[in-house]
Amino acid sequence: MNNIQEFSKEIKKGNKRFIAKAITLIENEDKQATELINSLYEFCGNAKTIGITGPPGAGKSTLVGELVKHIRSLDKTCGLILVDPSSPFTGGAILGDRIRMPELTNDSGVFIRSMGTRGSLGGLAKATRDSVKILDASGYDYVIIETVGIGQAETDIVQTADAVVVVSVPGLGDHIQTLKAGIMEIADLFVVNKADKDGAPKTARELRLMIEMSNYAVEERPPVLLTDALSGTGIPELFTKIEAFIENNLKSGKFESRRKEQLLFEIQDILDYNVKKYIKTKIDKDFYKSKVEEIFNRETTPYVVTEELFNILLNKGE
Ligand SMILES: Nc1nc2c(ncn2[C@@H]2O[C@H](COP(=O)(O)OP(=O)(O)O)[C@@H](O)[C@H]2O)c(=O)[nH]1
Ligand SMILES: [Mg+2]
Repeated sequence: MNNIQEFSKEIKKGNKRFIAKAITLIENEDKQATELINSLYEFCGNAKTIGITGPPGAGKSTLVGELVKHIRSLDKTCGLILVDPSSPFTGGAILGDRIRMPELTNDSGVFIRSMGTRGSLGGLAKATRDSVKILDASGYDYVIIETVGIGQAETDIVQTADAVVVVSVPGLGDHIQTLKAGIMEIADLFVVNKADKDGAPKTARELRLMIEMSNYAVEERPPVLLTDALSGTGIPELFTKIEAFIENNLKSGKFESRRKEQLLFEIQDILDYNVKKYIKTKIDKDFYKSKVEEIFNRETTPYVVTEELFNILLNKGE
């Protein structure tokens, strides 16, 4: 559709076909996507966003499915974005194989979409944020972002949420160590899923101990909850805790300051992205290659070359 106004209107009405189209435009880094977001931006900001992360196989998708069902039972609507940075971009096809939630996909109050790796410019966090905006403007009460792993890309993605849930499973001693390194700072709530398995209480205890030893203010220590996503046990309690976390932040002003921090990150991230894109269009690979030869032969240095390149970018060079 050429007319952005018309397009926005359909999005605001919650037309799923157009929501899907908009997200495809975002994934394709189409200029129209930016125009669309600009025109919808004033209607964004109402959805509460929940980020869910954890290692592959922890049961995140199962848990998210249960969470969505619970949200629906409360008569609220929910958009869901599943991000897998390790899988190639497939235009939403991976979802069908990964989770089967027919009762959810046919529900008008639920929208589900998966996203894979973006181009070399690393725009996955940007694409996720923008897709959240589309769902937000469409009027979904909640937007859940599920992402795999604990790398920087995933951290960037999940940090765009109002509340971040980190999912662990019993018997992942090493995983707890990794958690320590990477994700402690970003978790607002911890979940030990597969509580039906041996060792779940032990894992929960270890997590609590780790939290106590970290530098959280006592009143800000993230809760550790047990869930069994297969049976749905613990899901309503999890949702209640998420809500309470968001409510408290709304009251204390932390919700607002957190969103402002995210905006700061976002504008820097977009700028970063645009600069990378600009560099890519201005300097071709062969030029780099010829410079590598010169540097290798000690005819010049990496610093001299980058200075030269920088001058070209600023249109000062020949
Ligand atoms: N026993 C048990 N299995 C679970 C639970 N939650 C998920 N699973 C199973 O764990 C596997 C991975 O689940 P999935 O939701 O795809 O994990 P994800 O990779 O974290 O999204 C699947 O076979 C699920 O059926 C649980 O609470 N208990
Ligand atoms: Mg999953």
